[in-house]
Amino acid sequence: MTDGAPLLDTLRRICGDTAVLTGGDTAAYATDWRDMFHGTPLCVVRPANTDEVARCVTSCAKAGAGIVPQGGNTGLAGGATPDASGTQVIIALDRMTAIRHIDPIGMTVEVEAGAILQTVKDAAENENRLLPLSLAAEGSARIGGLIATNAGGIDVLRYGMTRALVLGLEVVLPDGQVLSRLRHLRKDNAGYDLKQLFIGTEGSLGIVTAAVLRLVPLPRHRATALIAVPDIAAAVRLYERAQSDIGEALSAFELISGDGLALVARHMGQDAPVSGAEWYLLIEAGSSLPGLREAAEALLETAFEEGWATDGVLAESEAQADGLWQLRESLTEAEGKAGGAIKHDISVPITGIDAFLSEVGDMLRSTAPDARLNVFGHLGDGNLHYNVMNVAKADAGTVNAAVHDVVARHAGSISAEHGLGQYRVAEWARLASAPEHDLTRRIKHALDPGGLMNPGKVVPQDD
Ligand code: FAD
Ligand code: 2HG
Ligand code: ZN
Repeated sequence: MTDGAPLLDTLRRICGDTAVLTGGDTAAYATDWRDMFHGTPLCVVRPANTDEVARCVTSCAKAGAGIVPQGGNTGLAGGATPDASGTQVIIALDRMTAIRHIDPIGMTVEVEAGAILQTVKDAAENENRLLPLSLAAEGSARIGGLIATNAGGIDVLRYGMTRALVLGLEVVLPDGQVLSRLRHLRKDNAGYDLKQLFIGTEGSLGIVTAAVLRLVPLPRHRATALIAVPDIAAAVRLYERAQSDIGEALSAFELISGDGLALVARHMGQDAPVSGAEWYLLIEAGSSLPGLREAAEALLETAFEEGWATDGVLAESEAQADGLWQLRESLTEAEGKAGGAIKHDISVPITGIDAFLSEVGDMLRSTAPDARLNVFGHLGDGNLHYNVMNVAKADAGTVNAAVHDVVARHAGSISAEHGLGQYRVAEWARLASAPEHDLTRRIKHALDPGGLMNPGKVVPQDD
């Protein structure tokens, strides 16, 4: 594509002049949340409905312009940031925010892709239902982006990742066709489950415009505890016991380091009610039935008796529980304020997490002796954010690859929940097997033969 002016005119005709942003007006859309990736788009177009999205996609395809779908722009892999060519079009879903219908009996909600997660959760809660998807960015992340990244968060242990919540989807395909399967069905084995192609594929195969999501009953009781543990082995033993004693009520089992809590205290002014340990767990259980607090107290008692816990608080009120979660949710922002990190979003089998941490720690002590760590995450899912701070920019690639090599030795994943975007695509290409490359390339080419849908993200450009 050489001259972008005719495409700009067409997009303005489709969506209206004020819905097409250019120049300085695109700034907030052209940089990612971490301020790590900076692009220069031809424009940002903000369609009002699915028909406008489809017509924009058709026009971009005709003009040979790359398309970058964008939701809340909170992604941590640079997937929603365009390249620097000045030719790509960001299609932002932020005007398509309707919550179309909540069915408290069928326990479903139908929403447009630009709806903000927190807003949808609040609407479900008004109907005594829960959309079980929780993350620190929920006040900004949008449903389409959450689906496109198959987002995880703190509820995965009990309810699964976003994929497990998607019942139906509406998608604009790279050729402008609209695939509409907004079904409120729990069971649907009629042919290929086509919606899976668009969940977790980070906008590389189509643009999600609406979705039907599964809701669950809103738990009436919750128990939340912050517990100091002597080491990771004890944390894993406590996890095993919590699964046996609290079982299906257990919804979150999060790991936080003492260094992480110190960052939150220093940069966010939030102090934890426990201190002095190397590792902490933030555990939550929820239930419609009473008796949860007694079960949580019994679990804590066992943990102290067995030596798996050295200190801890069980929240006495909703406000105290929220305060404990605030500590956990501030880790990313505190890390940013402290200068940022080389982020790793890894998962390994939970039984091997202790051995993984020892090996990667030994490796770093020789590779990057000045590094400081902010390690936290979803221990119950085997998913850690192994964030390495205080490393020179020039050494970032070496450290990143070295951590991923340890992950590979432990049969883990280099992206548990954040996706590849542009941040991890080269590392995926380095580590993926030949059949994985081959099948990925064939799926991409079958759906997007022009390679215009989020170019360079998820699928390596030369694949
Ligand atoms: P964006 O950032 O706008 O886009 C993300 C990707 O999806 C891009 O590739 C984009 O092209 C594509 N995309 C966006 N909308 C669409 C669409 N409608 N159709 C097709 N493709 C689309 N993630 C977790 O998994 N777990 C966490 O616990 C978590 N915590 C976070 C905490 C903080 C403080 C922050 C800043 C981020 C966190 N994230 C977490 C990452 C991020 O919030 C999620 O990846 C989220 O799903 C992104 O949603 P978004 O609407 O902001 O998407
Ligand atoms: C979380 O679990 C998010 O809070 C963000 O996935 C992780 O900042 C990170 O590395
Ligand atoms: Zn996470």
